[in-house]
Amino acid sequence: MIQVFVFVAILLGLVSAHGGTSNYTVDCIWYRGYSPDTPAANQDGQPWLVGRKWITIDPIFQPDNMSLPCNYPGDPAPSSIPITAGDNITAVYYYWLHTVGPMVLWMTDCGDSCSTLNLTTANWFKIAERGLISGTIQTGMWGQREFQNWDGTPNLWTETIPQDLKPGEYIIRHEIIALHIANRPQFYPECAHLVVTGNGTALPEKEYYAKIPGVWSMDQPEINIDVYAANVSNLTTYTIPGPPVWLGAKRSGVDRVLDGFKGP
Ligand SMILES: [Cu+2]
Repeated sequence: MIQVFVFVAILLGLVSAHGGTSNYTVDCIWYRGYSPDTPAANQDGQPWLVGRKWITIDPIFQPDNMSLPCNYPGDPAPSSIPITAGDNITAVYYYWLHTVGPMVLWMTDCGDSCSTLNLTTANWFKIAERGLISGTIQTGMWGQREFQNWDGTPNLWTETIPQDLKPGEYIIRHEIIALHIANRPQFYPECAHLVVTGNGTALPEKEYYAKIPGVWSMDQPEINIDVYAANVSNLTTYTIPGPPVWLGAKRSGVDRVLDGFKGP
């Protein structure tokens, strides 16, 4: 009986062991985001806070949830991370236990101010994504599995800001989608404010934009998925829905030429 109890407790522990990113690094400088594990009074409105507010490590289950852009309640960040286009930004996750499903890194141009931007009508674009790298959907090497550390050190998700992105204020949005429960996708988004500098002049074209919510749907077989189903579990490809990743005007152009894109 005790063994059964311990086993169930471990299962429950894993099931409730969700998470997210609460810190960022750029060029070895730490920036503090919001942490649901820290009392609100110690971080709300603090001048150092670069992350938008989120209060629980639990996932969002509905692709049409109005808090999907920057989690709940998503209050604007008082501060922002300065970064030069072309530089790397790393999101720090102190733990991450899920293994199946895509990771997508988004940005949106805030225009005048990230504090007043309407998140649900904004134009979001992908700057990176990690899906199924090798093996099968059920047991293969997903980016999400590769991202995990099991030695107690934080999990680090590093990507590059497109080099020719025009300077300005942006929100960066790290999203992990966990698909380990059949037909019940879990969304884990967190946002931070950026001030991008550099010599770039580019913004994505319309084909790269998506609305959040809107980009994911229970009508998509890649989102409303049972990874244990016989006709799914052994598949070796997985297409992340949504627009293509924007790597900057130059690199996206090169990629499209390589893909046989003939131009407008
Ligand atoms: Cu979880």
